[in-house]
Amino acid sequence: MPENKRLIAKKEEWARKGRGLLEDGVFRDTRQRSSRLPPGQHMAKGWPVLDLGIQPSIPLAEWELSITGCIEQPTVWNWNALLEQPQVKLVSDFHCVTTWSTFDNEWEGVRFSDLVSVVKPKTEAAYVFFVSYDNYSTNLPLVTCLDEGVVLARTWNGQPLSVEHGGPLRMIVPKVYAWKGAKWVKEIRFMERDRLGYWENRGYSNTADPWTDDRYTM
Ligand SMILES: Nc1nc2c(c(=O)[nH]1)N[C@H]1C(S)=C(S)[C@@H](COP(=O)(O)O)O[C@H]1N2
Ligand SMILES: [Mo]
Repeated sequence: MPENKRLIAKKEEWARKGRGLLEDGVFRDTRQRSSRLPPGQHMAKGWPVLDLGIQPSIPLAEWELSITGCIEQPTVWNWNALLEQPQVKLVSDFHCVTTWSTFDNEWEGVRFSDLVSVVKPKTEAAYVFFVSYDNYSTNLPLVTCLDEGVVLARTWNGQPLSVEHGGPLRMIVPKVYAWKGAKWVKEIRFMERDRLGYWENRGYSNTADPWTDDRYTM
């Protein structure tokens, strides 16, 4: 039998037997988790820095975070108020759209869902818009922000977050590409409707799923 016919026959046999399906016949997208590295990503050497050319340095005594928009309790936290919130430590991987990833980052700070319990979004609130001290912005659906790994991080691996990496406080959203995590976050605005941020307005995907290579709007 010619080679290609042999292969076609094999594939027909595999299709009959459901090769690749799990024993229970349930389809699972195992492709997504066969590697810890999402498609097209490589392990970074160290932790690269990405910004718009400005690294705002905000003294803790002057630092404020405003939580605004479609919420019952508009809130402004200074540094002490932030420290009075419940603090958590969470470990996650970090994936930049420029193809580098880092593993096992330990973040300490305030879980986004704990912030939500304080400010109480109205039922219409469905999106969140982030504005930073360097005027960067980014946006996320509120449901994405409620994932348990989402944190307003003030430390990285036990050290205060450095200015170049977004200190004193930045957003970490492990399930999406890292541009959706605002460094030097200044305002968190809850909204009824979505509004695109800095990179989302410049061709980056609004869903930003590293596991489906969802980098740009085509
Ligand atoms: N405020 C602000 N946040 C930002 C950015 C920025 O330029 N300004 N860059 C984003 C991008 S593109 C990435 S990949 C990550 C990089 O974080 P790092 O510099 O700590 O690696 O921050 C994101 N958050
Ligand atoms: Mo990025």
